[in-house]
Amino acid sequence: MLETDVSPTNINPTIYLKDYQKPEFLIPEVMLDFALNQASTLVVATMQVKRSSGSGTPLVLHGEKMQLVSLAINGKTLSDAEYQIDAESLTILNVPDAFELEVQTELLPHLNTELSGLYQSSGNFCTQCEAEGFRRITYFLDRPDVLSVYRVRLTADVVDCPVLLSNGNPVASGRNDDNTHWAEWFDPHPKPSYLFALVAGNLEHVTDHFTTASGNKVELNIYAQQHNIEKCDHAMASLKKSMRWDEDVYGREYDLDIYNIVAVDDFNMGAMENKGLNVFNSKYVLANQDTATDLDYEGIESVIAHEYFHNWSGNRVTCRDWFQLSLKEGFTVFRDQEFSADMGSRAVKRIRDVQSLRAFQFKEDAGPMAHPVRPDSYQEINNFYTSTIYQKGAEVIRMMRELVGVEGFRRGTDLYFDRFDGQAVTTEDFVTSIEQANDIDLAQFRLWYTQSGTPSIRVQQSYTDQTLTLTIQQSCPATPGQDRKRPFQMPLCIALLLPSGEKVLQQTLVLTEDEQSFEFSGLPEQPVVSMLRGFSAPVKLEYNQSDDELLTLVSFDDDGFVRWEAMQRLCLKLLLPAVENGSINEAAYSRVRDAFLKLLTEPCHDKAMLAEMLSLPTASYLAELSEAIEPRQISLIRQQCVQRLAKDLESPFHTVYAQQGQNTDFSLDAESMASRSLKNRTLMYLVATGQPAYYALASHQYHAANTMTDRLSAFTALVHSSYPDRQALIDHFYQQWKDDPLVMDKWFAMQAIAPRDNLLPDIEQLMSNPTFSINNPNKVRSLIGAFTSNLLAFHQQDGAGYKFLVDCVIQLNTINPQVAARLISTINNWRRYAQPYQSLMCTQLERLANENGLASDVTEIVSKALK
Ligand code: 0A1
Ligand code: ZN
Repeated sequence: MLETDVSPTNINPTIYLKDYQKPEFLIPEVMLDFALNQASTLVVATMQVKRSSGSGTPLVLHGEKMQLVSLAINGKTLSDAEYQIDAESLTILNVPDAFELEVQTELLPHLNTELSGLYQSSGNFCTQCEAEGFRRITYFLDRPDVLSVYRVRLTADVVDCPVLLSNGNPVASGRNDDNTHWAEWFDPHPKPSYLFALVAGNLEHVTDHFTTASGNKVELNIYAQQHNIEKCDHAMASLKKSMRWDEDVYGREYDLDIYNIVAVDDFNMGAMENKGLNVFNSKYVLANQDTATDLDYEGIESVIAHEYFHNWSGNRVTCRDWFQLSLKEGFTVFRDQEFSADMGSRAVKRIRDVQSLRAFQFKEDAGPMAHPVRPDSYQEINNFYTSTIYQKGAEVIRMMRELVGVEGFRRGTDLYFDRFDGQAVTTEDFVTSIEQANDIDLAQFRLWYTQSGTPSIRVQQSYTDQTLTLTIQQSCPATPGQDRKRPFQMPLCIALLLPSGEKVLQQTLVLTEDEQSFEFSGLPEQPVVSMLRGFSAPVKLEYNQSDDELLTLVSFDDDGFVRWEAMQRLCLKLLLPAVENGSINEAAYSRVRDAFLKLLTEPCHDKAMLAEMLSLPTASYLAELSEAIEPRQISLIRQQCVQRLAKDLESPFHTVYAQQGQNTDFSLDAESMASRSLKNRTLMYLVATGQPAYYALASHQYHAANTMTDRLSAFTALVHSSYPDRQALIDHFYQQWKDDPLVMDKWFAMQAIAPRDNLLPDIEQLMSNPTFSINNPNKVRSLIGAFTSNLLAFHQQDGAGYKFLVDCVIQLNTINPQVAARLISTINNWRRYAQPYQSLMCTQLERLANENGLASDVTEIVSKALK
């Protein structure tokens, strides 16, 4: 039986890093026997348990939301008096120092809407155990520092579940007399329970192989539902590239005979790195040119790589406790970012990663959930799979590489992998490895792991006697529980350019103080400073460079990030005052328009970069930079600027659009993708002119498109415009694609982010569309989640958007608390908004806080937001 919540509102006790204690018992071996059944599943877990410290203390196992059937030690069934059980644990009072424990449990996977533990997706069985889902399968020491060797036996109906998968290598299989069959899997690598997985169901697969540098042939399989099986090729190609890259760049090889990936439609996150059996949100596996955009293809390549790279950074070397989550996540994100940079355009990849960091991590770091990369406390671990752990964690690794150099970094990671292989370790162990392999002192650098908040760097420059002086101050705002900050050590990559564009110096400055000055002499002309090259540290830069200096960088800098950033800063000089004053400064506008014109008419060497350069700062970045956020004003001003640029530069936009051609053959090579990107950026502007001729052009592109990239771009441009046939277009798209859930996700999202007022009734209506399901996390994210990012429509001045959000969260609280908690987090920075938004959000958060039966996930977010 599934237990229901015991208290009206669940408040988890806060867990502190300082209270960490080694486990008193270890479980070196476990055998799991699953009798999988639609109605109820029986699990027999046989564990070898050994005391590792203490004496005479009881054995306390984690366990929740399942029914205990029986318990035996060394073959003898325990009586009720010999153990205690509550909603979260099982305590066996007297245990020997070494023994075999057999636990039988009964699970109801078909009722599991939380998608944690054993659940069903499209009728197939699958598991999600990170972070604490294994305790919903059996009673266990469900903590990452308890590593076990697993043998797993699965039995299921031969028709319903022809495929039976678990971790490691397959060892045996057979038929029973009763229409069931079985398979046994053995994983020789000791692993924590969060890496356990099983999949059982009716699935097809594609297969391939990879030969490792040592000559081992590995079988590669990707499983999906039969109707999706022809969409797995890109994922397979990405997997093989990832395997080669990890050998070439980190010297890491795969270590089992088989690598299985399974695509499921119902998944809380992107994917999961279970040893030898990755389970993926189908969004990050399935693609063909009709259904997936170029961005989707890139997303698949990077998530496939991310999960593969975890085999070393996470699985072979794992985390001691969940405070160390960034040990595996920050490092693995850094690894996947560099992989993607090597596979495509390094500059564009860096720009996108910085955009994402600014949109999500900077926001988080400035809100009530701000926490260090290595947090020192949490209530609900599921709430700590954050942008700070992942993205800022990756930036911290990147800075270490900058400080010790590429070769020194490789020496450090070699030492780390060799020294800690098979162990559960800490971020401290990683930093020590980098230090020891390089003879460098990272004492001050470690503050990046313990201090939260986004530092600001203030740069002042003076030029006299052929000498440029840069005075740099750093500061970091107070964050919850951390009033005062010490200065960080950080690499600041810079270059000096002459006004002619010639680079005269390139250097990495290392900041360590609150204020430091750097002098550069022998400069006959005042140079232009290319600052924070490659975004070498995750900081906010306050540096007043003149329009001319910015334009020099736009034209000449050989660092793609700085070139793009200079253009963004030029645009910010227009947009930020306009948002504040409600009107556009003509001189500032002309500067931006002229810069756009120059970009559009100059010979273009890099179309992908040009497409990025031609985009105004995102609305979310404008919000991030605002003192008191005026969401509607941001949206309206940004739209006005887009429309003016579109009208003033209609002809050059059209020329560039036409140069890209319409029906080039579908190809995923960099050149074709860059051309599509530029074409669709210019199309967006053309449609924004509001001219019927461009509506016709976009409509033609929509109908003639041979890729989803072109089709969706045209669709979006029209749906976000005043196109008179908007609704017919929306209906047409629906009729074409209603049977493809991943395409429907796009259809929902593009409508939900349309910059128009009075959208809420449409959103409510879309929720009753037959292809929408509130039980499916992708649908929730693409409709409700996307709507919350709509600065115009979500932030209605009567608060209806916020009320709608809280209604959805209340509904989701019982269905899937993890998803509910993520959704409500979007307004936990309510204090940063101007009135009336701030008060209206607060009212709705208070309404939510007063609900009975809130899950601990939601409670933590709401209570911290209102504190
Ligand atoms: N470790 C996975 C992400 C993940 C985390 C938690 C999950 O359930 C709560 C599921 C997946 C990764 O980094 O890819
Ligand atoms: Zn990960």
